[in-house]
Amino acid sequence: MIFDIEIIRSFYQTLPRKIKEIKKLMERPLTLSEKILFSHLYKISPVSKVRRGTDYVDFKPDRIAMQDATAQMALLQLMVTEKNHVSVPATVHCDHLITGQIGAEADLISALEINKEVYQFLASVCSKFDIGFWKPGAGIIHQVILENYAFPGGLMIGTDSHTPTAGGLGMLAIGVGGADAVDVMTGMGWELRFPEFIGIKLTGRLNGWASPKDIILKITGMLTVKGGTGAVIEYFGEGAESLSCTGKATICNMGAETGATSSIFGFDKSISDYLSATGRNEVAELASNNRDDLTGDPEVYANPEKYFDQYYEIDLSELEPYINGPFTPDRAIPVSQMKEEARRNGWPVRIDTGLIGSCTNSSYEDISRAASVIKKALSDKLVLRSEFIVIPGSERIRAISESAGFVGLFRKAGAKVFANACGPCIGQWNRSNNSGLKVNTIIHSFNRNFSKRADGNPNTYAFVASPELVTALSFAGDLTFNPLNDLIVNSEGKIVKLAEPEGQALPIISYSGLMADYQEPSSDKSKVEVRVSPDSERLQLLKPFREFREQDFLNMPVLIKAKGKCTTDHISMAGEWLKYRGHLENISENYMTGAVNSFNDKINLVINQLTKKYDHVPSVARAYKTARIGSVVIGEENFGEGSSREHAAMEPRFLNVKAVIVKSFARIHETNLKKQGVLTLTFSDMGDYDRILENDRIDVTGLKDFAPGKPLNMTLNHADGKSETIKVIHSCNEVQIEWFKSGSALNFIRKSM
Ligand code: MIC
Ligand code: SF4
Repeated sequence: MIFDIEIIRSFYQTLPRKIKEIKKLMERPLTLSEKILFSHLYKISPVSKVRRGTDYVDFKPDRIAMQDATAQMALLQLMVTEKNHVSVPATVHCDHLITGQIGAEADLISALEINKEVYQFLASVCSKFDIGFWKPGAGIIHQVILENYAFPGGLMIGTDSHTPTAGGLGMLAIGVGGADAVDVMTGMGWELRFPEFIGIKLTGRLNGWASPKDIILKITGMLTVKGGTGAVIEYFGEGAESLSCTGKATICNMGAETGATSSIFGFDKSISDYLSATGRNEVAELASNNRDDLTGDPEVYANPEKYFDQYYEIDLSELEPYINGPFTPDRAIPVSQMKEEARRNGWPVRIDTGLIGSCTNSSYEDISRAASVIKKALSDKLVLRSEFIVIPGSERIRAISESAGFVGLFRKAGAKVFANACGPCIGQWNRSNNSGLKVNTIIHSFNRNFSKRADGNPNTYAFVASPELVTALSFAGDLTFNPLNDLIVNSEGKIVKLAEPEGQALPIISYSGLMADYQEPSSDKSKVEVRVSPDSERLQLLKPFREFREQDFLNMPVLIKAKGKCTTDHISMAGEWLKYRGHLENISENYMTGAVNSFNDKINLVINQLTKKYDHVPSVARAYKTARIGSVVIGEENFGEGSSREHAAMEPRFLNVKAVIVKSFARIHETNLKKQGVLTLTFSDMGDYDRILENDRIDVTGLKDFAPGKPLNMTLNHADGKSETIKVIHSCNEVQIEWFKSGSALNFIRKSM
């Protein structure tokens, strides 16, 4: 069965006409990203006038994907709109709430028990609103989308920052907050600031230990965690065509770590082969018939500097494997330099655990290459020196890997195989070999390695690499091992060199188990009951936020002035807090508990201006809320990088934080704050960050004439009686100002319905 094949057929039927019209209007060759965006406009608008990086445009995505940790809030918001079915095909995937500990089967059984209430809620809302529901154990959202739903030339949004994974299959896929998904589910347009375009030409061919993961590890190093902000990265060149579709998906997945809006590859043979191997021959054929409309125009690729805002070239033949980390995914270190880097920085080099899989790297190709390293190592009598954990991305991948003998091989080597879910990638990991605050090193093939992310321990040094490199390093048990040159001693005392990995892009074995993990929406909705108990600790119905009042923006204390990196993991930690993703009041107790207070360099310790005592951030925020005082949050650059979780924006709103003022924002987080009615401001002079003092009371003025492009004033009333006024900038357009005035985008939708 091919999901939504009718919709896909009609999409390809109308595509040539649409592209022809766009070309006529634009009068110039187009990138693939432009073709996709312009063919998905919500309203016909003068496309030739759209300014990249400046204008907001409304789009009409073809599909929406949500995962369980973000879907709860998205669906609670959808329920508030009182719609009774979704306007665009959508799915929910249960992947984030399964803790990895013993192994797939046992862990899944406990998750089903622990999360019963949430799974039942999600399943019933899905049934009621016509949303496809993928049960726990089915796989990680992005892998399931790639295997079942993505189609070249399509546009989708997903409530998870790694939604761009589908770009490996030629679909433009963008991560958003739940409120954005609600807009589209209720039939409205989806608003995005029209992106800029980064062109990356790949030449040559990968060889030896180098893998698609190393391409994106290198690029993340080049662009840094904010270099891709507001841009779509488009790949092309013979090197791009030489990669498997799943290898391309790995690159698009981790493009999120550069802050990029999305990443994409054009349709080619490897994409067509993947579609066929996953049972979608008809989609492969339809796409082949529209090939020219599913890649950038040849003139663009021949003259990339002219058409892209930034342009880079990477020669794959020269590419060395990378290890990125610790604590940030953009610290890219070629494997040959790790000895020197680790020594210079005093990093712990013994690897406690190696983990492979996740939504970034669990394709058949990844698993087969890692398995080839294991196979050869075992025959050379090597033993794993680190704990080794495998996390398949989906049941399809697990089942095929099992039939191909890979799972048996992993087990023979002593590896644990966890459930097809996020697990340790998002702190859902009960570690057996580490507890408390012990300094230790892990290496994984995931995408993010922010402090505390995998196991809650700030002293875990997490490094990111390809699955085959993680496997090799787990045999060495040493971060500085370079499999290209170094030798290892085997169990018989002999010196051995690890063989280069070998793998296949696609399995020869076919898969037929699909539907067991999938629930169709109900045909008789009257029988579906959606239950949210008022006593629940995990779910809470939402109450609308209050409308804007000018006087609330005067005399506001600084709740926290965050120092340095402040990702969504610092703002609203995952791990054990994932259980409160459907309960705004309970999850607000983690607000900013990972951020560093710039006034004392401490985590989760800020002054309460009412009592003059230090306390935890959520307690101080609650004290202000109870006293009916609004507060402000100050931050530095790329504030809110990382996840799409809108809890990071709903929590401050719930706790009465009126404005977040920073040096710069990450895209999804800024939109999430705007949607919830929080004022998002940036300093017009970055140096003004230093003017803000611990006991300041802040006024934001000019809100009566709040208008696009017009700066606002911020007066800092210092404790010594002096005050100073600085200019702050906002990026709100007219509609976003309406959201703000209404108290939230949801209030605005309700008013306009
Ligand atoms: C992540 O990788 O950080 C997550 C967990 O998948 C998040 C979503 C979430 O916080 O629920 C993301 O990437 O958007
Ligand atoms: Fe899950 Fe990790 Fe992928 Fe996020 S990055 S979707 S937590 S596997």
